[in-house]
Amino acid sequence: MIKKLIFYILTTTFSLSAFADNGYNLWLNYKLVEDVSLLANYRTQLQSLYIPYQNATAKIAASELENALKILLNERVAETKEIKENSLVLLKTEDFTKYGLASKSFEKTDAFAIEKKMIQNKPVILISSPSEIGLLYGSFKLLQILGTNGDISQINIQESPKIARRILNHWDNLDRTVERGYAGFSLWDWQRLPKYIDQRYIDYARANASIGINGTVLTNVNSNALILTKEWLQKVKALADTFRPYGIRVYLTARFSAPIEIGKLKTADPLDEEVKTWWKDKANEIYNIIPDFGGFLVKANSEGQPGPQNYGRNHADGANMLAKALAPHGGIVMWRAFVYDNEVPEDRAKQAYNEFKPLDGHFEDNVIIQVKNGAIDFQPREPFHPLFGALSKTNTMAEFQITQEYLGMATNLAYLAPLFKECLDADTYAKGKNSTVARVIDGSLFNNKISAIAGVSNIGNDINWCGHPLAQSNWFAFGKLAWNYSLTSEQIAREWTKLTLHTNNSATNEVVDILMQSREAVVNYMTPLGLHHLMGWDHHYGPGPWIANKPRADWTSVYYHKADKNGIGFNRTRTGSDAVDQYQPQLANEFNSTKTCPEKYLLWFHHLSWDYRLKNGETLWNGLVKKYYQGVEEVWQMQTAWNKLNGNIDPEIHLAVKQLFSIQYDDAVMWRDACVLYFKQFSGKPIPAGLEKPKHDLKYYESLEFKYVPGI
Ligand code: BDP
Repeated sequence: MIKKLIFYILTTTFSLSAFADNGYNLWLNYKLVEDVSLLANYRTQLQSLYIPYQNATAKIAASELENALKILLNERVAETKEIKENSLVLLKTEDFTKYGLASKSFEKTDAFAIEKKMIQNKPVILISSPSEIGLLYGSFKLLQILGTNGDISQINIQESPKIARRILNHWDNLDRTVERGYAGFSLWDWQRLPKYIDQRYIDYARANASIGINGTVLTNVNSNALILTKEWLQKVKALADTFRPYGIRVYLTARFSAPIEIGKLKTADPLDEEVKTWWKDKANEIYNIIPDFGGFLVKANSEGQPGPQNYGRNHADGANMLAKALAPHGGIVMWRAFVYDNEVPEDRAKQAYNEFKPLDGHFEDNVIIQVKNGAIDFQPREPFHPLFGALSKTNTMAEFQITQEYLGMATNLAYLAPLFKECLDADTYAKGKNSTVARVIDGSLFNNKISAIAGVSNIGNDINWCGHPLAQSNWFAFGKLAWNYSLTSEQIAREWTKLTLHTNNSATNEVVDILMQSREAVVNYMTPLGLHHLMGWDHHYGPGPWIANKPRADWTSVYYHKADKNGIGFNRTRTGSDAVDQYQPQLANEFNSTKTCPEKYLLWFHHLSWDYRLKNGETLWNGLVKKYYQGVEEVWQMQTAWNKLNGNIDPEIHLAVKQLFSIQYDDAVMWRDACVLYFKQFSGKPIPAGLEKPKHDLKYYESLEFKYVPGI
């Protein structure tokens, strides 16, 4: 018995100390400030806490601050009933005069400021905002500054979110499987809801609030109408109640045929009076249960989902009908532009634009068109979607994919801020220079009434939330960019690394370098020079450039790369599908000519001979092959750099990432060899001298099966 006990104590103590960090705390992973003088400085300035509010959000701010400061400063920073010297004070602007402060105005209600102030002749750090949620955002911001060892002696910052609705899209099914989810099952434990509130929901809300995310679509875009029934809505309400104090609104996906499936109507025709009434009643019912319900996200007439076109109506008819049902309650409709039809004899990349452009100006004010960053589908690299900037009379939002469906899932590292920013920073030229995608979606370019951005979540019930420990940085980056798209990818990477991994300066630099090169490495070993959609059939893991002869041509790879003995690439120029002319003339001309088309998009827009000369003088064949080899080399570099960090990173995280890099390296080699061998059949040219030869023949790669890929 005693032996057993000693064994138990030894093993548990050992495992707790040796494997300290399982990643659960995300970037809220507070740690004592190590720099002694900085610590002393923080302690001097943050001796107590004054928050004169009692509502749930203010209480959360207080407890977040108290709990975090206890760890960061190893000192209790207690709440006081009056303002003391050197305290942290949280005040809403409406109360400024009460405290003798000059009034201050903010553009947005969830904006905040953090500054040194004198209040009642006492020096304090003041966090102010028009709203409690802004105070919570400001509190998290201050904690992030402390967590990254920033200077607060003269602190004076003001932040205001550029985009109003910053939303995660969960592709979670009601059976808890997650479409394209690689981090376990859905967080939403429907069976135990509504009575059982899992601590996970609270931690999810904390994490989101800490980066400004203020909306969540709980359910898959390939939706199930059941979620709109009474019993399920009670479960949704329990989540909405949990998230509300964190400033997060709940949205649901609405299946267009719900009136038939759960309403027993004969039709879902959006112009049918009974259908309209059914949705009005449904909206009333939802808002009775969840008064601040955000609205619906709809995937209609896309990949087999029902929609208004089933009844000969168009997208505006469908979206507006739902919008009118939600409008009295302040709800919105996020109507997806991800539509394409295999029966339509048109380049898939052009179809969404063709469908939606003629409808510009026909949508209700509370409809927003949700457009994926690129015109195909979340590829490692795509030019921005031509619909951005094309809808000058319609609210438009962007949809990014945080989950790595096409970028190696949760086994490959791809830090996505550079991908998100490539799209956000792209100039559409819709109203002359500096008409960036970011300015389209923040509503400033066309003076839109609502603005929003969505990220398809990479979150599941894995202990570390995102599967790959470093993939948490993508959730973080999405939130940070949704709040402020002007941040650089590197700034965000640095902040995330410090907060999450507690690396010293040189290790932080190393991790940031790894993150910063990771997405380009993936592009290089998967789809360099503008290639796209080359992945394995259906599950989308691993290479599959040979995919052909499937029920839908636009789901094959040969449709996209068009490799033959004459060359490779999709001709989207004026001699081809003319997708280029969906962009403004400046860009259309730029993309249309090989002289000006950026090489990163070359084969997206051009079909070129294998002997075509790249800018560096190489032939296209040699250049393409070298890109594939470069991608593998970059993975090797990341892997080597990571391995060297042993001892500077928590051992559990280090080991996990080390193992994942070894999978990624093998994946990269497999991608490279499979694609190079496959294209070689057409080019008829050798792999350039000096490059290692593939270990297997093409048949081998074609025969590989990936039986365990999740998320399908
Ligand atoms: C594709 C996914 C599919 C989604 C679809 C969508 O393969 O699972 O349902 O996009 O966004 O990327 O609707």
